Amino acid sequence: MESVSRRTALKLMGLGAALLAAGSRGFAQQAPTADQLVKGKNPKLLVLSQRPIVLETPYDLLVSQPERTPKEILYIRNNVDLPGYNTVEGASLDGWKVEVGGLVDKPFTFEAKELLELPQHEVTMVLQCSGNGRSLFQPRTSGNPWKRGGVGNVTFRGVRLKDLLEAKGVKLGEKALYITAHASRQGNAPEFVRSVPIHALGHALLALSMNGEPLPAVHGGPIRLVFPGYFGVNNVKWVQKIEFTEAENTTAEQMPRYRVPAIPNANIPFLPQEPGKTYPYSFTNSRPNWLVAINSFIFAPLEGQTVEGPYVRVEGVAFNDGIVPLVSVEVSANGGRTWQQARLERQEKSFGWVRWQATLYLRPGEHEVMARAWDAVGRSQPLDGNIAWNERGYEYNGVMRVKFTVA
Ligand SMILES: Nc1nc2c(c(=O)[nH]1)N[C@H]1C(S)=C(S)[C@@H](COP(=O)(O)O)O[C@H]1N2
Ligand SMILES: [Mo]
Repeated sequence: MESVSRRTALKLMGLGAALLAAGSRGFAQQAPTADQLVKGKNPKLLVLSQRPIVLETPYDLLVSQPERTPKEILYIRNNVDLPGYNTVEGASLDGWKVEVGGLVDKPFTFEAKELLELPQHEVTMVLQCSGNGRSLFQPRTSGNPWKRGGVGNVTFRGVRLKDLLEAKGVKLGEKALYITAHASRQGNAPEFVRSVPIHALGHALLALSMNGEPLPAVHGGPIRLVFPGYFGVNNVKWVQKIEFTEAENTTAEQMPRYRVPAIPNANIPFLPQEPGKTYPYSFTNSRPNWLVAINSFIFAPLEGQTVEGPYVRVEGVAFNDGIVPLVSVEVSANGGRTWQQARLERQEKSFGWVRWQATLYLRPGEHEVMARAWDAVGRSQPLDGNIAWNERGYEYNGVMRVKFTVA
């Protein structure tokens, strides 16, 4: 009896000591901050998941860098972590090899270092998770509850995949309809594989650097296969194998994940997805999250701010898939009854986001401003983003609304 109570007392003392220690570190062990999960990240990033690591950029940090998103604040979305790569520092090219095969006349393997001898290209592009904006869908969908911070505008530099094929004298087979990229993995971690249409070969880049620095390990260093104009998921980090295939890959990240219902037509006899209902995803009745949906974000004013009037500067960014130029961004402060043209920073095709600004005349009091982008083939954003509700909450591009006060 006595020994039991003695043991209990000792245990309680131990527990007390542990609580004290945890208290002094602010319970760091229970809830690691972003910089503790990934070396060099801003500690203010929101930890949506620890395993796999998913970090969201808080909106005020995102808008503080309207040109390019620095590596310290760029969001992270891992489906499969690569242990040892949780840092914004670059990763060594030494010994990194990539296999290229499938429907090509001469399969080959190249060393990461070989890329340094080929012509380098640079592309500034929006990197956006197809789940960005997901928490705006009603009812709630499955998946990480992103607000609007699963996005960034970054500059990748590296070698075009088509230039590498040419340098190796490799020809594609006629049936090569998709580029299927596989990531490196550790142990028996699940595979991460994505397929994109062969059309994407035009701009596909084997990226070695980001924003003028070695590609951060956590963002796919030493080599990431990026597809400008395509949603984040298609940009395979730590690429290890590239295959040219006749069909889409069949692993979970290609099907049923990262897809949205197709628009029903005579050949697709399925009803549209109804909010709150499940959908029988198949290769024919759905399409992958490929090309980025046209979108715009208001960077100023911010929600809840008080600004000086009556002339109020509204600004933000807009982007599409880069296939055609954006032609306008419109702003409304009366619920969409009338719209005013914003000024676009530039009007040529762009994979990166384009900044815009407008000056509104507003009386003192509370206001709500909306913004929507249009592109050269007439694509725009729905006033009610929920029209595209889908059970995994992908590709939200509803018009953004911001409430603020004019003093
Ligand atoms: N190898 C690998 N590549 C990946 C992923 C992954 O889990 N593993 N996640 C994808 C998803 S869903 C997104 S949105 C982007 C996120 O890129 P980032 O983490 O560099 O911001 O990477 C994509 N590429
Ligand atoms: Mo994603």
